[in-house]
Amino acid sequence: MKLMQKNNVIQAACPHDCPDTCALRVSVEGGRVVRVQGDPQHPPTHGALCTKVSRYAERLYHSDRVLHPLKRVGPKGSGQFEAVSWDEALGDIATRLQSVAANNPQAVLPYSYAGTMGLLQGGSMASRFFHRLGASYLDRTICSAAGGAALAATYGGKLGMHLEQFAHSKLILIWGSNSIASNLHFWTFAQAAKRNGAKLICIDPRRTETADKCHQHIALLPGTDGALALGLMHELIAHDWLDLDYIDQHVDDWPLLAAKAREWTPERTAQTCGISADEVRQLAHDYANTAPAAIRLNYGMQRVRGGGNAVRLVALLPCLVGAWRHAAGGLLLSSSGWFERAKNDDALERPDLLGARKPRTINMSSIGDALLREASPEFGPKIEAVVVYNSNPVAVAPESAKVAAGFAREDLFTVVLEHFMTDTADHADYVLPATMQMEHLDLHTSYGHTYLLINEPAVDAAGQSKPNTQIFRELASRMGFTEPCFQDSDDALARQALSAPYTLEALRERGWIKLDLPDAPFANGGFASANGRVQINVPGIGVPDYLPNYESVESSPALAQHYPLAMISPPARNFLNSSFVNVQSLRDIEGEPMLEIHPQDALTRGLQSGQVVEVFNQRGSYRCKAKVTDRARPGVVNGLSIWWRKLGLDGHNVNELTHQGLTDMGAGPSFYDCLVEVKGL
Ligand SMILES: Nc1nc2c(c(=O)[nH]1)N[C@H]1C(S)=C(S)[C@@H](COP(=O)(O)OP(=O)(O)OC[C@H]3O[C@@H](n4cnc5c(=O)[nH]c(N)nc54)[C@H](O)[C@@H]3O)O[C@H]1N2
Ligand SMILES: Nc1nc2c(c(=O)[nH]1)N[C@H]1C(S)=C(S)[C@@H](COP(=O)(O)OP(=O)(O)OC[C@H]3O[C@@H](n4cnc5c(=O)[nH]c(N)nc54)[C@H](O)[C@@H]3O)O[C@H]1N2
Ligand SMILES: [Mo]
Repeated sequence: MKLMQKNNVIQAACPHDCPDTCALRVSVEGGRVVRVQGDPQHPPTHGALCTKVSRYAERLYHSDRVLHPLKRVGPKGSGQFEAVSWDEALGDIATRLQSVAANNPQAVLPYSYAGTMGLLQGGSMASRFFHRLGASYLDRTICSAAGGAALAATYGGKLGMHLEQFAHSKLILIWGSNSIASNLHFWTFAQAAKRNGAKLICIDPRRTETADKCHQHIALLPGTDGALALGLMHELIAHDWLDLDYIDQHVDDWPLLAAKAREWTPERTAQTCGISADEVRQLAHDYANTAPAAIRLNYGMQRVRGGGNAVRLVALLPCLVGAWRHAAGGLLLSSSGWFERAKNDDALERPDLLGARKPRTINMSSIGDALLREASPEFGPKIEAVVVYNSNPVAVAPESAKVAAGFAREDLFTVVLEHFMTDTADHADYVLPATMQMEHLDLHTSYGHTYLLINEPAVDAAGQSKPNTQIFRELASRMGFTEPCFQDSDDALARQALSAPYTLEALRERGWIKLDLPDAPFANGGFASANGRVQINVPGIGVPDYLPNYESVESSPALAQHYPLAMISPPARNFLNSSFVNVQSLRDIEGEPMLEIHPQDALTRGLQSGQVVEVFNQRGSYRCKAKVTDRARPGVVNGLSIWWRKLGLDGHNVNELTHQGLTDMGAGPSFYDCLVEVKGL
């Protein structure tokens, strides 16, 4: 059904995988989006948008958008396609999926992540479809699994401070987060705090634009955050800076961890973290003697082998000094757990459609290995069909040589729902055109604030594109899935997604609703663990500890001799993972794929800024331009990401070098646990 075409302003939400989840006002003239602005009323957004999203019309009306179903006509991965009708595409896809499923439905794998964070277009009908089919489960670990598992083990859930409260903090540790690039709306609150006299300290191996604007930058080695947290605990104990009353009332098993922390003198901590002992002492002093003290932890520091343990250790700090007593004290890594009270995942995703079947689980972070595995009793059937939506695994998953080889298998049937011909879409048998946020209805939660949002469609779908929900609805019908839930409209899905007292009508009144939560959620304890107390000695995993990176002098000295540089590949400010890389004006700002290297490391290798270099290790290599800068600390190189492979210098990106080793908790990826060497060309 075509929307009424008139000039107006539509209430919307940013769909991207970012903690800010902005409320948008989309101006439409003559049926076209002409302007996208931040909602001035929505407290986290306060009328401001990042460069990427303020230019959303460029993505929406991009001349490369996929507007028709496409069928592969050339070899796998060649990107050669012809336009076909929806009827032909859906008919053929249903036949192929049915024939695979007839043998074993677990040979079918859905692969999706957070291209859109919407409750409807992110899952809903797709989840129902794969439950009904009995496809393999996908363990969606690629971003936050280690940190999520760590918060759950410590606090009982992914719970944290309210975003707005940071404006009232007196000390903010910005830890593993380049807020100005990746969490811009937090930065506004941090700046308000700064104006009120707060001290801002950035803990990050890279001197980011955020580090530039903080009072202090502690450039520790990647993967050593757990050691730093233990070193801080050492000082809290040594100087009697613990809030023993808060610990006594709300924390279990502190003596077990205290015994370990006593071994982490400032000198030992400094040695492990590659910083000075005075930095450790000063940080502990500031943290223990300033109230309210807040930590904005982000996922950058958990993409290493010991990421889960490190998050547990950092998450304990505010419990040890009683920072949670204050609304403006505590920690925020994710607020997503607060939304459990507002939504109903089972109603939306219908796991009951599985009946008694219990499919195996495939980890998305080792998709390369999974696609290359043969059938076996432990693994189950070989993967014969993959349906990708809201994700670009060929560019974003680790060890891309294997991922690309897997997707290049001639015997793999691949369907990709997309807006653009990404590196993954190039490997598809069918590409199905999906609508963008301004063309469909959705509901949004957030992992960086505590507001529910609605996104109303603003304009008609471009070309023949359809919402993900509609594509799976039609595919379900072709597959003969007759359950009434496959008929539910997007409006009906939106109603089912919400739990009382949160309703669609209330959301539609102003576009967003703040969750009903106390300002200082743990002032009097009441954590979400079984006994309401903070957990240190967790059954099955014990007391948290520092775990060195897989690839480090400590764990793999021989490897470190060959590949002495630690490479991290944090987000580029003008991309959102691999989204927006094909928007020319944003790519112009980022320039070309580049690797930041410290002047000392460049000198010993004879490298200069602007020179094309090869970055390599035992898994592969990729080419980019060197940028000699002290934004990189000695011994660490930074490859800002995530470039599309085909838009890079040699058809590869940083993930050619990253590995599929999993984190200690949550089975997440270890993107920033990676040794490399660099040479000039
Ligand atoms: N512009 C933009 N915004 C984004 C994204 C994007 O790609 N671009 N990505 C989004 C996504 S998917 C997510 S998950 C969120 C959060 O995304 P994050 O990836 O957490 O985002 P950043 O805060 O930019 O990056 C993490 C910071 O951690 C640092 N870091 C790397 N290794 C370590 C370490 O071992 N210890 C410490 N202390 N720091 C380390 C990096 O140098 C970087 O500055 O942001 C989202 N927002
Ligand atoms: N080296 C390295 N690798 C990383 C990271 C890193 O820091 N370094 N970060 C990791 C992290 S934190 C994450 S979260 C992952 C992100 O990985 P992904 O979730 O795969 O994110 P994107 O690369 O942005 O790809 C999302 C795709 O979904 C599509 N899309 C968006 N909306 C819709 C829709 O409504 N329908 C359909 N069908 N498609 C849609 C977009 O066009 C885009 O191509 O990457 C990880 N990979
Ligand atoms: Mo992420």
